[in-house]
Order: sequence, then C-alpha cells, then structure tokens
Amino acid sequence: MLRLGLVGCGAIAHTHTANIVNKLKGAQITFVFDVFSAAAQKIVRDYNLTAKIASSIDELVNSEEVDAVLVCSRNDAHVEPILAAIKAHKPVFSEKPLATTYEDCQKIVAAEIEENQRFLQVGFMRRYDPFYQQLKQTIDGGKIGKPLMGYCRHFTAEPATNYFETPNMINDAFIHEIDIIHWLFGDDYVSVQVQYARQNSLNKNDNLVDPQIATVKMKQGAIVNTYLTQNSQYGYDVKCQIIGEKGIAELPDMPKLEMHSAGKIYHEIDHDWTYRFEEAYQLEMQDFIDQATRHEAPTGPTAWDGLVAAITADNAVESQQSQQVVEIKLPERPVLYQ
Ligand code: ISE
Repeated sequence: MLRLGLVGCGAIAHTHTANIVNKLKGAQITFVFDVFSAAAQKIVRDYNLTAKIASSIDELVNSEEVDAVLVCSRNDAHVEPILAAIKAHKPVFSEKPLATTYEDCQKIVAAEIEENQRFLQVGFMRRYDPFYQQLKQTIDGGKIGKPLMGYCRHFTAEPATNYFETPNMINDAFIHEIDIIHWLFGDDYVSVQVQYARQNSLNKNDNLVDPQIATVKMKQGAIVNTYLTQNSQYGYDVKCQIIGEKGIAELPDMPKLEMHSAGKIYHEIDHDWTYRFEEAYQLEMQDFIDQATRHEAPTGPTAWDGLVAAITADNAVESQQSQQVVEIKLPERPVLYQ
C-alpha cells in the first residue's frame, strides 16, 4: 500500500480522497494537513480515514509514514509542499495550476533538475480522458493528416464562486486547453490573443468579462480558437475539434440516454463540471499511484508542462488588457523533460 500525505483538504481534495477510498487500488491516506484544522478534521471524518493530522507541511512530507504527497491546497500554496517533497525524494502529485507565478514554476523545475530526477505529476486530468486519448492517438496515427487548426469550447453553466473574475477565465478554465492543445499538436506556442465578444447580460459576476475567445498559434503555424464562458446557463459543455489535411477528429457530446418525452427527442447535458471528467480524475491518480509504487517517475504532465502552461496563461492574461496578440517566449526545454 502506497501511503499518501494529503496537503489541502478543500473541494478537489474531497474528489481525490473519495476516489482513493472507494475506487482506486493500492493507496491509503495516512497523513493530512490543512491551514484550517477544521478542514483536515472534516476530511478524516467524512471518509473514515485512519490518518493523522499534521501540524505542518514539513511534518507531513518528512513523515516515515508518507511515501508520496498529494497537493490540493490553494493555487498559490502549491510550491512549498512540492519543493519539500522533491527535497525528500518523494513522488508528488499537484493539482493544476502548478503555481501562480513563473518564478515559482521555475523553482520547481530547477529543483527537479538539481536532483536529476522527475518526481512531479501535475493534475491536468484531461490528458487521461478516454476521448482526448483517442483524439491524441488519431492525430499521432496520421489519420487526419497533419493537424492544421482547431476549435475548442469550454462552457460552464455558471461561475463556481462570486469571486471568479476575468483572469480566472484563463487561470482556472482556459488553462486546461492550454495544456491539452500543445499536447495534442505536439508543438510549442508562439503567441496568444484573448478577445472579448458581446457580453452576456446574465453574467452576475461584476469583475468577470464573459464570454472571451482565446486564440493560440503554434510554431508550425497551426491555430486553435477556444470559446470560453462561465455563463452558458444550459450546462457544462466541452468540445474539441481538430481539423487536419484530410479529415476532422472531434470529441463527441457525452453519451446520455436519448429521451423521447413531452413531444421532444433530446439528450441531457450535465450542469456541473465535476462529472464530465470523473473517469479522467480516477485514471490520472491511479497512474500516479502505480508509478510511485513501482518507484518509477510519473508518466503524466510534468513540471515542464506546468511551467509552459503558466507562461502561456500569464501571456493570455496580458493579452486580456489590450486584446492584442502577445508573443510567447518559452525557454529551451531542459534535457530532463525531453
Ligand atoms: C473550474 O474552476 C475548473 O477547474 C474546471 O475544471 C473548469 O472546467 C471550469 O471551467 C472552472 O470553472
């Protein structure tokens, strides 16, 4: 049994803990930490964990009863437990985004380079979604020829909180496409532009510009547009269409019962964003557990992927100010991540 130390006990920690306890194999949570001790106590209670509550990140990471670390704390608090885990040579899974500043991402990459070993997996769970996997295999298999352009839709029915603001559209929502698009195309970004479309009068968040359209361009010339709203009203709707030289590959609408009712034929759509990637959350964590158990480096998104996403997101937020194209300058990819 892989013994996990959990840092941060909020909503996403509950998702992972429920999976570890009820669905996944080979791991148990032995230590938990949260700056709010009530949150730590609650997660232990809710899932009947036989876990100890740590009084510091250091105590948790360095405990002999912890083999690997899960970081589910606030975005700006990821860096401390990640660096501590790397120093202790323990595998670490961190929720996305890797960190909130480029400097913090750099510190994490530098720490792994210093140890000459990869310990970290970033929670870009979409890469584990079976349909995104098929999309990737289809592109890589050459079935649609070289990928030329694409269209993504990232619609949420309503903002998760009333403090979801304009930059959150990038850092919480578009960040998923940022990761998935460069992975699907196997190419690096050269620029990003964010534009504002006609505003949705049903949006209740004062500091949120909604909808937005983000366009990324890649080294080999491909362009992908992502339509973003947190106010679709009708449901959580994620699409991705890749157009190649001789065909199109596209994520399907999620399979739901076909309803014949009250004079209509229709399929329902989930309201909430937590269900669409339920399986992906389980698969990413099982992969992390299995690799850690085998004492092998994680195979999922790396610290480098986290850094690329952070740079691209920073540039996208910059573009929000002017709505003009912002050039993306990525540092050279270190050997450890090639
Ligand atoms: C939310 O914060 C998330 O993290 C979801 O993954 C994303 O799809 C959604 O748009 C965000 O609001």
